[in-house]
Amino acid sequence: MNTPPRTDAREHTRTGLSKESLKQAYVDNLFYVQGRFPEVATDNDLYMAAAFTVRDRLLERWIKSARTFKEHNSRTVCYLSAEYLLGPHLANNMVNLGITEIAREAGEELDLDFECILETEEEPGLGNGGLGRLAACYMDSLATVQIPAIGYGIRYEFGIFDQAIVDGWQVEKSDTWLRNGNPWEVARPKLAFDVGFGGRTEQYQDASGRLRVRWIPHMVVIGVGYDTPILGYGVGNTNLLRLWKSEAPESFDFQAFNVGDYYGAVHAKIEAETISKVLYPNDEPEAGKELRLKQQYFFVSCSLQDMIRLQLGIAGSLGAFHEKFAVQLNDTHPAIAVAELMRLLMDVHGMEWDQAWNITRRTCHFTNHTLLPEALETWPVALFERLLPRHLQIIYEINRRFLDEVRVRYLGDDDRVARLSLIDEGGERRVRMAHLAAVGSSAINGVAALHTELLKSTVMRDFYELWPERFQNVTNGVTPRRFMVVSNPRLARLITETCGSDRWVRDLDCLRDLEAHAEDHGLQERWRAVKTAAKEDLAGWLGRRTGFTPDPESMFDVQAKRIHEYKRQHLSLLHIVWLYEQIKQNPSIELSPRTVIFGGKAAPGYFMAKLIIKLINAVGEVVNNDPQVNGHLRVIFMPDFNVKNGQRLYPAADLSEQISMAGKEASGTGNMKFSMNGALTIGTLDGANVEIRDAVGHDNFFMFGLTAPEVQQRQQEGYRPWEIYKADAELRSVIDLIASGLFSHGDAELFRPLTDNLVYHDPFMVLADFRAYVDCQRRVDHAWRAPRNWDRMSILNTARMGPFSSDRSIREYAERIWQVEPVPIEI
Ligand code: NBG
Repeated sequence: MNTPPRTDAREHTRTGLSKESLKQAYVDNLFYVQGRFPEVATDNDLYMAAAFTVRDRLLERWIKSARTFKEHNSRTVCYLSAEYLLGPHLANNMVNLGITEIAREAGEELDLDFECILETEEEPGLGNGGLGRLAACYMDSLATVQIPAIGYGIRYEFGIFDQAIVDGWQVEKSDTWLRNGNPWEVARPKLAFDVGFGGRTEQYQDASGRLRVRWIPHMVVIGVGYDTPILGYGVGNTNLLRLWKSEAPESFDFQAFNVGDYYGAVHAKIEAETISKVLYPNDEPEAGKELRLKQQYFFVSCSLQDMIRLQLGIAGSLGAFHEKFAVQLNDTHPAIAVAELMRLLMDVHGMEWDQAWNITRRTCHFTNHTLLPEALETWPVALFERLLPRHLQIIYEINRRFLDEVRVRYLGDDDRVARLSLIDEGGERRVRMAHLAAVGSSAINGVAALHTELLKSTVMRDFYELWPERFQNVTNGVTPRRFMVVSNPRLARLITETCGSDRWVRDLDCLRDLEAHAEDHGLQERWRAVKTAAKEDLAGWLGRRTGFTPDPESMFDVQAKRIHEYKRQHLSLLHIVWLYEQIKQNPSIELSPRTVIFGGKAAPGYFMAKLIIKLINAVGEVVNNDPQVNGHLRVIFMPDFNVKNGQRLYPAADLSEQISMAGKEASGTGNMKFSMNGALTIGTLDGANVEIRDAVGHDNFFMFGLTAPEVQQRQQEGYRPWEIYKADAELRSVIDLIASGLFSHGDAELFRPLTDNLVYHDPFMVLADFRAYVDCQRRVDHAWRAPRNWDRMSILNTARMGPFSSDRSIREYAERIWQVEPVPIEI
């Protein structure tokens, strides 16, 4: 087709950025896409029209980007991730397009309720927590630093569950985010690939007499692509998020249908569609379910087939595949890519082992996101054999060649061979996905300096000794577009005014310019006013949602993240109960008024995490209803912590709780979001906290607790929490109070599993850090009473957060791991 030259008039109405064209486009979209006129339009219609208006502008940039990348045959990053926790698109896309103000004016002239339109958007919660949100930040930064990239993943029909709190307990509700339609995606029904499961393999001789293997799967499903454009900030670059939906090859098994077995006929369809139906709601520990392995293989196979299609279209052959694509494996979830790429290159495209292996290894790179042993994925060999028989053969062959190398290198060291093997032979034989990813990748990275060091010395130690040159650190980062400009516009305006330009939005190191003004009383006052306004917004929202409105004058002490014992929400609870007792004993005690706010979901099957939520609410009920106490202290649980609610929370926090047991939190990214928004951190030396503290200055960070080496040492010596319990009368009283039933209407059994666990096991050393934490909180309390100094520290925190922009992380990946150059798209 010959695309006609676009006249100015068309340019303007469909994709122009002036107020007039935005208005015209909006009305057109309401009419011709939604089929509505204003008098009968629902909130959703009004939102959809806005979304389509913005999407048209994105697609124009996407087409320009795709054309340019194709013409230049640009090296492309393919980010493989089972999770993307995107958050609402509309406001973010308007910021990246630079049209927020003009769109607001256009909306006013059309008599639209702009805030209501933004609120109507339902976020795609296609991830659990940090790992999925990191992938979303990286998509934003890849586009912003102008690197051609495709994010590949799964289009889950149901994302992470919505959380309600009923009687203090978490109740899960299914997330029907697609119910009202998803205006951001473009379905590509013709972009579809077959994905096999089960069956058997057979050897045969091809036309040239070579022995080859063919896989005859038992079942085939189809993966259909759905594309979401991801626009960079202030640039034309628009990348693609390509998510796969599983479908049955044919909607009916006609034979079954004809003999009257209607339900049997649709069974296959249901089975195929199940694959992309729902996100596994576990954060760290792996679920180990067959369906999850199916999901992993499904999206990896579609993605690699898509890349091969692209490369064949451009080059006609696959010999330079690794020059065209850099694949990043986001944790072990997509690690099967190593075996699948081998299979596609050899079995489908006729390549020999050595060449296929060379390409595979040079294409793939692997990020590890956790040190928790229970979260390291392994799959039973028997399950693999049943589901992916050909892949198991390939894995065995990779392993055979790999272990030969190891044996030559470490003569006679059989233990090491067993430790390095891709197969865990102790007990039920299992495939170690981290080992597969490590062997099949040219770079292996951790997500914070401490984490990478611990990787090298613990879980990946043997690999580090084997290939030290493959190990790298890339400290995580977060996007300042979403987590400052979109979520905290008042702060963004104040920073821009103070720095004299908005360059910081694309070059976060420019925040340093704030430092010169940190002592300036005028700025401090405005800074505080911005914080207070955000606190008022949050208080109002909490009031409407929970019936309890906190006092914005009090210190907002916030811990928001998945609920997990290693993150130690219960350490904060012990402090709260300690404060409660202090106040009860001395009602005229001098204390800074505090509102402790928790947010976070618990994995539905994680009993202890759910009990912690119940305890937070139970303590809140007692504390908030005790007039003797509630002038000093309030406790509130924010229900349904997700990206949208996070955006309300980060700007409003005074104190950010990052109190995991040292050595357990790989990086953390919430820590960065809070600090960017001027919260001071109370934290352990864990994950990226270490680097944040170094960046903001030790005086501007409340550090406490055992360090990672101290934790290790204490554990080696034999940790006995009951001794701490016995020796510390205040701690004992706190735990006894929880166990007594005071917070559970006299039920002395309810929280017993939690208190017993602390006293007799305490795997995350809550008791060992209790005293240090309480002392540190006292320092926080004192600091809060000197508001000018607090404001100064707050300004310095924001000013020094430059290194934690995900733009910096992406540039490091691009230079050190992917060797990929920016390709600017101007518009
Ligand atoms: C999480 C870590 C966090 C880290 C994010 C992103 C998993 C498996 N890991 O500390 O717990 O910030 O990954 O790297 O979800």
